[in-house]
Amino acid sequence: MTTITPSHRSTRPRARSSLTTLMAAAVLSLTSLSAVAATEMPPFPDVTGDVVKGDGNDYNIKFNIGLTQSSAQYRGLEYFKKIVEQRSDNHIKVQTFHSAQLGDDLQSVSALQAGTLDMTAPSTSPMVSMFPQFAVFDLPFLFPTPEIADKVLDGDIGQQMLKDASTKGLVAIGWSENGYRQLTNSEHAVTSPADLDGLKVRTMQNPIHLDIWRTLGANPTPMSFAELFTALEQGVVDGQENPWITIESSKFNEVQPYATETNHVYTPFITLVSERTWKRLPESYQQLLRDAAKQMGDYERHVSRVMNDQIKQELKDDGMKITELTPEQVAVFQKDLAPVYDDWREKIGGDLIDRIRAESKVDSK
Ligand code: KDG
Repeated sequence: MTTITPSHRSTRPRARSSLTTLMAAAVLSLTSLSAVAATEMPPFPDVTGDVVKGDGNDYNIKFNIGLTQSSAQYRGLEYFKKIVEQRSDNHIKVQTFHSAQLGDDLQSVSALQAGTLDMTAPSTSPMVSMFPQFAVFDLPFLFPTPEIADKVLDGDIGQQMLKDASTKGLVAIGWSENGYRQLTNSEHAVTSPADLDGLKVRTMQNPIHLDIWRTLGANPTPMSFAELFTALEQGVVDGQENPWITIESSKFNEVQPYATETNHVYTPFITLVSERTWKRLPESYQQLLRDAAKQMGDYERHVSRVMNDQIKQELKDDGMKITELTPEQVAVFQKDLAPVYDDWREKIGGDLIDRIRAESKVDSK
């Protein structure tokens, strides 16, 4: 199977060549361990299902993501590895990589297309130039609840999107959860768009996210996730927005004293396989990867949701000043961002937006 030389790029700040750096690195690793220790990950579900008969060959799959080792996403990869290795009777070995060790989102997607990497699971946001329909997930306040997100992604709309994204050298086999995004910054508390005036906010490389923060009065800068911690630490940007679990697992709270619980966008992760890898696998193993991706997604969503509130409390206890918006304050953000739907309706497709919003109606009863 594919062999590639890990680039071992990390999202940690560039190590300085001094004793203090080594000590800082030691403290960081201890802190990250304590962070992982403090927030217990839910146990893996038992691996169910029979051993799958293959073609007698052995396969090695390299699966790379951008989030860190203590993220819910990486926990999901460890479960995926457990399922695939156990149900292939170890004829398929899965090597998992985190912190963009083998490249960031866009580099990993390119590596899948080239056949130099086997799997990755990026957010849909940086992929909208390849798949414009993914931009629907970047519309502000699209999904009122996580359960509605699941209903759309696991239903006809989400399954058709996986089929439509199985092209350009990629095979899309599942969804998992990045989650609801929260704003953090280094300057001051944010309770309304007026507080965002001129704030330099890093966004994913996605035109709707840029539009959102410009509309709110901030000064947005697109940037890969792998560069974000250093940019925050060096003050290149004042703020960023990510789910609570990413804020803690990537240690953004160490350089971002303020947070506002905006829940402004729900981002999914999409599980992708290189088409070159896929075509080498017997159909029985292709189905095994599909089944494992679904089980990984279900488990990872559970981990993400169980840990979300726990981690928000841990961040508060660690001294992060978290502003929890009132419904009236949220309504101001929603009102200010309503024009984004009109701006992007034609590009995304009004039918898709209308279908998702119809699915997203919260039962009044
Ligand atoms: O690989 C990590 C990214 O897919 C994910 O963190 C995207 O939320 C994201 C961000 O802010 O870049």
